[in-house]
Amino acid sequence: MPFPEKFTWGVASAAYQIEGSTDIGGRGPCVWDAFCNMPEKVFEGHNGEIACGSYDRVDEDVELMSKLGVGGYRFSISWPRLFPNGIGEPNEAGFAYYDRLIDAMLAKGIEPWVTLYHWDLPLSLHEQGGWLDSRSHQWFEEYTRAVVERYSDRVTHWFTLNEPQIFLGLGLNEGTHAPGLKLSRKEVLLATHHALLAHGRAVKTIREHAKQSPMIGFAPVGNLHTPETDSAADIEAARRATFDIEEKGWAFNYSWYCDPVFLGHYPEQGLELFGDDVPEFTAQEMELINQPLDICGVNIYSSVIVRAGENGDPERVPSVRGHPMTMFKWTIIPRSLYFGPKFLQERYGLPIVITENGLASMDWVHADGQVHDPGRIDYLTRYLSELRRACDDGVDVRGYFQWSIMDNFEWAEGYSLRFGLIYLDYQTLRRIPKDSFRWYAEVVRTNGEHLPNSIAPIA
Ligand code: PNW
Repeated sequence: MPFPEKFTWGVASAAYQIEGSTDIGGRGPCVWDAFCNMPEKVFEGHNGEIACGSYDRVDEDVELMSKLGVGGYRFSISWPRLFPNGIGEPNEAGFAYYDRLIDAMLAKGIEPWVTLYHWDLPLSLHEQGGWLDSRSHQWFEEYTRAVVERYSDRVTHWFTLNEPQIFLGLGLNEGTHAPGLKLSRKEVLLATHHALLAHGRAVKTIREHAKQSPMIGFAPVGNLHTPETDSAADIEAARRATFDIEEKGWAFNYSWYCDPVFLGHYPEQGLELFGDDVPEFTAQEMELINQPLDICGVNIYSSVIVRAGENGDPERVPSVRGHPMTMFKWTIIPRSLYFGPKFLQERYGLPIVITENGLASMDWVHADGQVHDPGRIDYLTRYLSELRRACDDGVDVRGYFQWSIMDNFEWAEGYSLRFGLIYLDYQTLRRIPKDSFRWYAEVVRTNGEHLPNSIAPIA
């Protein structure tokens, strides 16, 4: 069985993870440049200075995507490349870079899917308060407006924020991502409110200024839960747990971010849990956050398994010993791509696009000079089969973006984890398509028709 007609097959990346040239072409510093300079924060002190060198390799990279046959490329725009200080003076060389990229993609029939913010906050804005400052949503609106004025003659697919759960939770609360702060829950919830306002203002700005009718979405991640069995009770337990906010790891959830964005209010359960830590907000602010959207993006990698315990309450099911994991130690749960889209569509009522899915696997150049990554092929086979099952069961899924087109700077893990369909030799910046690249090209070419219908249990 193929995927739906007009399904978009794509690959994804983010500016700081691939571009390099952080000091070149007039780019200003971002919070990740500064974070990488702090001792012990990033694996072996790695940083994004060179990364994959994509800033200098537009034609080569687009040619590879064209060989892959994808219809879409989700990339992010580097705010500090366009505005070295975040606001004020624009940097024409930065704008010209994305012109080159977008034009090269369009010439090969690849649609740009632009993420406005994938974590590279301009350092000078951070120094002025960053997301904690109530001007931050104004700054983001100004940046968005410049992006839309420049590129919306060619770009129609837009995402505002990538994973606020991570840049706010890990960046401002746990301190393991840039800018490396350990703020109180109250402060982080204030910053979160500002980030949600920034999302709303960006959506409004795109609608007001886009030169072509836009398709706009949000790209969250969250604490996905999947049921142990297909019993109605287990599925209900997984659904409830998916939208619950837990006391520990409270920032990693869907509902605190997605309910305001898609439904116009903070979730009751979160309001109760957070109590006095919830920032003051007005009805107008909630209206601004709740702009109409066209699509619900979501990044899905793994999930927690639950069953219905007493009274139907979700009860965590420990993984069997030896359950397969990726190199990131994320458990491999293919059903995440069935239940994730299903639960999100039920709650938010929008078509779904998988904005990221993939794995870090153990890849190197083998003795024959090739990069064989059977684990990635198997992972994607399993996950995509579940996504197709979701489509067959009536979930409206519009596209799938594999993370990632190439190995890249994996944030606090530096270059130690490889997520790509293309292997990067970081010394020479040579790109070597892995086996999974050729395999994924077949998936794209056949619209998933050649995925097997029968799949052996994974453990
Ligand atoms: C995403 N989790 O981050 C990001 O959008 C990418 O930039 C990143 O390279 C990719 O996933 C792989 O890590 C995530 O804890 C961070 O479940 C954390 C989680 C998921 C995704």
